Amino acid sequence: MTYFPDIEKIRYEGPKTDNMFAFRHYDAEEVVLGKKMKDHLRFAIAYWHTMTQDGSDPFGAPVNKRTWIGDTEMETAKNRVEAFFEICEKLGAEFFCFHDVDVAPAGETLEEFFQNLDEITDLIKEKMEQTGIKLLWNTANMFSHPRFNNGAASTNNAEVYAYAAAQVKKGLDISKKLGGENYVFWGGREGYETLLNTDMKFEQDNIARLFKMAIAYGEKIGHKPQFLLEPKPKEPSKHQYDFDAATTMAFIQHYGLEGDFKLNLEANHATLAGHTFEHEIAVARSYNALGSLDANQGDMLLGWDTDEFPTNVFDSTLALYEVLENGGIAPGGINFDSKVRRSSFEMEDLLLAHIAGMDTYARALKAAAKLKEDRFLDELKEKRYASFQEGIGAKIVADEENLETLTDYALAHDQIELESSHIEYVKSRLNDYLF
Ligand code: XLS
Ligand code: CA
Ligand code: CA
Repeated sequence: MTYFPDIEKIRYEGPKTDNMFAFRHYDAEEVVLGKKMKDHLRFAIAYWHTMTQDGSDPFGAPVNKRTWIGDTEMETAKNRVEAFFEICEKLGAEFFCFHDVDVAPAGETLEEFFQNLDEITDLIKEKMEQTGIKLLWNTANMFSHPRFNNGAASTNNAEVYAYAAAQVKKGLDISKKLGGENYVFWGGREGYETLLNTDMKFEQDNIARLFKMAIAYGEKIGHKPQFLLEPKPKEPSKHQYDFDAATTMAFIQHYGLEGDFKLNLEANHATLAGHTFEHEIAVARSYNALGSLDANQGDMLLGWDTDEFPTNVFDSTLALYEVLENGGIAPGGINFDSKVRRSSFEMEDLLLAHIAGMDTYARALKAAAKLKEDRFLDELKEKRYASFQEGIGAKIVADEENLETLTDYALAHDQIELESSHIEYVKSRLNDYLF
């Protein structure tokens, strides 16, 4: 059975090819800075955007043509597994990510949901064994169903809390079964609408409580994926607790979760929080907490989470530069948390969109590697902070000075000359690495 009978495995054909179904920049085996491109990038395909999006929006009916819809929900779920692994294989993506509800029908009861999950994840396991494709991370969707109206771990309703805990337990059982390398928590409904009826401290204590239960359960079953928290400032909640990387790190540290939790950072969430993607990665890196990345991009003109496939080489280069500075992303990866636009409704668009994203990241990797090899940014920064290399600067960073000694110094050296950053020239040189 094939869902893409006319499309062969996507191969690298170089920038001159006019074959739409070929990579023009991503050559999995090409060695960049001593490592194969595929090992730098560890691409993952997101089950939700790829398999479950129908292309509807608040103003329009579904548009996506999908040939895997069967007569029953379970049949569709099984067809999706087939089609999904065909997509991953055709793209040469070695990892994937999913929410529980993406893969199996919710059924009438929690028990039925769990049975459906068991059946479908058995199938997924078979496919993983056949293809060698690995689970980057899974997660529990604790935001779509109406029961999560007031949050999951941050809910005011203890029964909802128990339900969420059951989903997390199942998620960890599945992670163990499929050898998941990471496990993600994204708290779309963990936030609030108004402080009038919200006890923020109580809610955050409860969220941390659930995370500690997850750590304990992982230890109990002998499966320890890297736990990841995914920040996002808003949407669907008005205010989400894990606002950005810095806020989420404060939460992790406050509740003593540093040893077990790192961050899964998404480009579009960074921009919604008023940051660049590279800023969020740099923050995570400074805490030694860079876990994994969700690759996509927002739209400058729209104020919401558009989850577009990444095609911006400039932004992607600066993000990957941070990854190189981090010494890589493993055991995390680069997950395309991206969806095709409403006007790209054909099956083949799923492949074309991923090819575009993978080629963009390949170009970005090559540019970032060149920046690193040439020490372009290193030299810039060394020069910029040079005053801390000797004299009074060296003594400051050696903690040899205090307010009194520095006052004596300042009184004797109060005619300070600054140097221009020539930042426009720097940006123009940066362009030379991209084009
Ligand atoms: C939504 C989030 C979500 C997480 C996983 O905006 O990006 O898809 O990555 O729950
Ligand atoms: Ca995401
Ligand atoms: Ca998103």
